[in-house]
Amino acid sequence: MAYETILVETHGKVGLIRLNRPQALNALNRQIITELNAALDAFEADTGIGCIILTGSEKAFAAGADIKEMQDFTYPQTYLDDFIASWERLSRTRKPVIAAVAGFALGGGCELAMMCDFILAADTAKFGQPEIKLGVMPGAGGTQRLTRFVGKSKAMEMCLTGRFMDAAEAERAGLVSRVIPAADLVDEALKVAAVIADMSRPVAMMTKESVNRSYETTLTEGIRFERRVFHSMFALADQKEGMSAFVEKRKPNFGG
Ligand code: CO8
Repeated sequence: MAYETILVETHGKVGLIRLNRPQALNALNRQIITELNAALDAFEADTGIGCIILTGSEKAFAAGADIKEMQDFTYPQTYLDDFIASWERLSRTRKPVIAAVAGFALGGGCELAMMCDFILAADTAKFGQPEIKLGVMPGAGGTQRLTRFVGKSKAMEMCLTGRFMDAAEAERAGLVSRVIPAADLVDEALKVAAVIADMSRPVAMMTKESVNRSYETTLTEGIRFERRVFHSMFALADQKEGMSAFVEKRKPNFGG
């Protein structure tokens, strides 16, 4: 598929998707989401890919849903089309996905970053849920995911005032895993993704599934789920390879 609003690259076992609507600070319209979903489908189906990176430009990861496209939407249309439902494709990706965020990650852009498995932030990153200033509220998980990341008080303040959070505050609050100088962001994300892509493919996917389960269930059920999945790993050739490699003092070569 030829894309017009995203750029797609493959770096070894890593798939890189770059949001690319520079004239609109990567504002998220129907086309960009359709193309993002198609690129995710392609990387999921590609057995050579072990990890995916989602990034934007130096100025903007994404400045939110496209306000110019949305302004004339009506209630029946948004309801009947189930507007935003297709955005959730990213959160259902089974392979690990890293968000590499520089510049603005606002509204739907912040929500898209939070659908990834973790966020690496450039020191220029700015996160926010400013929808309230437009007379609406977050609609792609912002009130739910941001609250789980940073706690009720900070999430409530951000959603009610539209205040932006800089990279240092986002790291302190637990929204991002690390802050990186902007010039190094994509290189560092590629290095981290390559480390993940070199691990056992099924183990990385099961680990992701198990961490995500912690958001959806009780501690007792989550621990039971983790233990059952852990047991299943002893059926994998990669478990034999990983442990043999340790004992034999060599680098493991996971087949997936
Ligand atoms: N939608 C459409 N166009 C946008 C958007 C946007 N969200 N953000 C920026 N643009 C456009 C501007 O209109 C401008 O275009 P033009 O040159 O044609 O006027 C161009 O991008 C550059 O923007 P600015 O000139 O404003 O650049 P600045 O550096 O002065 O300001 C800001 C940057 C602060 C990011 C500013 O552009 C801004 O405030 N943008 C809007 C941020 C926002 O409110 N985001 C939330 C949108 S609502 C939302 O995301 C709802 C989510 C609900 C779920 C989503 C599922 C679809």
